[in-house]
Amino acid sequence: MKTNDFSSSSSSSPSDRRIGALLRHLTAGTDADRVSSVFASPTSGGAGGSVFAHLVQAPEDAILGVTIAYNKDPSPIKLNLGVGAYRTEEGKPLVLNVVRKAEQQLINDRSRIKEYLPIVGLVEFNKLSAKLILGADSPAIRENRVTTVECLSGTGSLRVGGEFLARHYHQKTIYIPQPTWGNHPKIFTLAGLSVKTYRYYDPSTRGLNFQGLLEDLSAAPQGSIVLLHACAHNPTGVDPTLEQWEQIRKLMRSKGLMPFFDSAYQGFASGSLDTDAKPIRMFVADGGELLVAQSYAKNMGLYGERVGALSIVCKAADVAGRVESQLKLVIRPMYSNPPIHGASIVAVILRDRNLFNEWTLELKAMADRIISMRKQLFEALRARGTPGDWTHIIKQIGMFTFTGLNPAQVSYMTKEYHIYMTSDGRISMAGLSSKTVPHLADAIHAVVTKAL
Ligand code: PLA
Repeated sequence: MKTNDFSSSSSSSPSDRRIGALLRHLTAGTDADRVSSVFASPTSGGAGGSVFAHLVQAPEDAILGVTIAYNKDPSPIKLNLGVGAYRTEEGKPLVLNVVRKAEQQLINDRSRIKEYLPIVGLVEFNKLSAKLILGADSPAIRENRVTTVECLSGTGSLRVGGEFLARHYHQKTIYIPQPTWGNHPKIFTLAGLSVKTYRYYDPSTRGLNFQGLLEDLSAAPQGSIVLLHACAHNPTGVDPTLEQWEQIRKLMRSKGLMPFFDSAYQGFASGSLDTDAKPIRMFVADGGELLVAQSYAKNMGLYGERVGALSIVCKAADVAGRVESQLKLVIRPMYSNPPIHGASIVAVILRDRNLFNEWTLELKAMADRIISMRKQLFEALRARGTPGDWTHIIKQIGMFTFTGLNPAQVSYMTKEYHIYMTSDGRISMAGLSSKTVPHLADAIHAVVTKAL
């Protein structure tokens, strides 16, 4: 390698950028000792010493680590509002009825086998996933301009899409909203892209900083990639209106900016699959190109099955075919081919009108329960006379409320009330129930009146 500068200048190769990113990742936030320990020769571990003895203990993940801390807490009143995972009114994880039915069908079908899937995954699942997100009547599907590959849930779809762009797209910079899901910068950096942010959230209004967003996207170099949350923005719960989406679309198309939609919550924002997909469909309707990463973790409750899809909408069918051939080259050395079970469940549900309808009802019930939790929490704070404006709890959309609580307040609530949440003050409304609302409201009331 020529230099030690692994910065993501467009002249460096994707592998250079990956190595550079990895080094930055390994050394980020560490002291000089730790930095040197990364490079220290570990081979002389001494008699019986481990060659890994030099490793420093890595911190837990900012989101998944919350569950680890929660699990260790013996308190009977503990409450996990960290990870975005749906819970019932009884506080239990939920397997949807349609999922149980689909699994039963799969088990009863003795003709099913366990051979490897193709590199692109289950073909029927891919077709149905594209239809679900782009709409059954999508011109792009009709004209065969969409290529869809099954990936390992939303995360895997983002990673495969990121690496594809790093290899084949002329611009290597991706703009992500500030703030965004904590895994986004890591996924795209390690995929070989250079990550920058655009303004998104205004803490003073607890709403969208639309002006800042437009200014930052206007200033982005021609052709840059822009990560957009399709709906139910994580962590803020703040989405643009359809009119604002239209302005974003116009601006992005006029500058040739490449949209990369992350659709992790289709159906969870409004309760309607079609409504939540509208921003994406607006961008498809103008005939331009885009990427979309879909996850079935939340809307079908298939979290641990790791089911998702990456679709790339192209301008012409022959291009889509070549794109798919290159996606296979990204996937094959990464995990060879995706798992069968989760994608088969999704395919059974999406292909059967009755099961599909039943799914939409269950999905709506989950979305409605979350909305009802917002109302209950808001009312509980009002009843307590908690200082401050809490209307954002009912205004924000999707699984999360971005409370505005600071890290000190969060840690106080964890210590004194056994309420677990991410340190940025995000709470998963899906983890709350009518029974636990008073406890959370008491904790918030106490912490904001304490002036921490
Ligand atoms: N994109 C966004 C915006 C997400 O919030 C999440 C999950 C994903 C993608 C990836 O989901 P998947 O790979 O499981 O399909 N965010 C969760 C979980 C719900 C997590 O952090 O992994 C969260 O609590 O933020």
